[in-house]
Amino acid sequence: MLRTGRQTTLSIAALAASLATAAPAYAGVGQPSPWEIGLQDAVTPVFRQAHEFHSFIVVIMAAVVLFVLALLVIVVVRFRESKNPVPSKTTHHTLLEVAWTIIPVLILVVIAVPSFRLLYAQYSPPPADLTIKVIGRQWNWDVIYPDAGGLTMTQIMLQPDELQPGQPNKLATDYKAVVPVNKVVRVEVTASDVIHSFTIPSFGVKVDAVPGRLNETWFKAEREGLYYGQCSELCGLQHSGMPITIQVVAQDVYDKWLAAAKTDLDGADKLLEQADAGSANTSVASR
Ligand SMILES: [Cu+2]
Repeated sequence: MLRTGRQTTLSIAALAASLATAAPAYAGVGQPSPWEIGLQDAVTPVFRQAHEFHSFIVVIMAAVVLFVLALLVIVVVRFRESKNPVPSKTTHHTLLEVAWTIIPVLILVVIAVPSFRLLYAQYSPPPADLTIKVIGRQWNWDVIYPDAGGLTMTQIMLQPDELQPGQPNKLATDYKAVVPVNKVVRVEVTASDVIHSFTIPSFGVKVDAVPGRLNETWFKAEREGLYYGQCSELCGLQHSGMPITIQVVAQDVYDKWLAAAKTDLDGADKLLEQADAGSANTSVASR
C-alpha cells in the first residue's frame, strides 16, 4: 500500500517536473502550445478584459465549489447513521431558505456587472482604421480588402509536407492576411455556402459566418506577430482544414505590403519575410 502511494507521489512529481519544463511554451501567443491549460495570451484590449473576467469567475466558482464540498463533508460525517441514528424531522427553515435564494442572486448580480461591461466592449467598436471582409467557404477562407481595390486572397491550409520549420501543422496557410499593429480593424464576416465561424483566439474574436448575412466584429492587435485561428463551426468534411492566418506588422511594413499585394501577392509576401528577418520580433511560430 505504502509502495503504491510512493509510486503515485513519484509520478505526480514527474508530471509536475514535465509541466515545469514545458513552462516556456505555456502561454500560447497566436497559436496553441503544448501543455497549455489556460487561454491563449491576449493581444487585444477586449481579450485582456475577457481574461480578467475569466479569472474573476474562476475565483467565484472555486469558492462556491469549496463551500458546497465542505457542506457535503459535514453532512456525511456528522449525520452518518452510526453517529445520528434518529434523523431530525425538520423540513423548513425560513431564514435558511431566504438566504439560499438571496445569496446566489447576489452572486449572479456581481457576475453580471463585468459580464455586461465585456459584452458592451465587444459590441461597441471605436471608429475603424481599416476594414477587411472575411468569407468562409467549404473549405477555406477568403480575405478581401475592400478599401484596396477589392484585393482578395484565398487562404489554403498547408499540408504537412509543405510546412516550413516553425509553421504549425493544421494552422499554417499559404497566404496571410496582413493588418497594422495598434489599429482598429473592422471585420465583416459572411459565408458562401454553409455556416462557418471566424475565430482568432489571441484576439478574443469569434463570430459566425452565415450565408446571406453580414456579421461584424473588430479587434485592435497591440503586438506584432502571427496569429492563427480555425473555423469554429462544424461545416462539413474538411471543417478541420480551414485555418486562417493574420499577421500583425508595423504600419510602414503594412503600407509597403498593401501597395505590392495589389498587383503581386507572392512578391508582397517576400517583403514580409524581409521585414521579419530585419525585425527583432520575428515570427511567433518560431517560438
Ligand atoms: Cu467552416
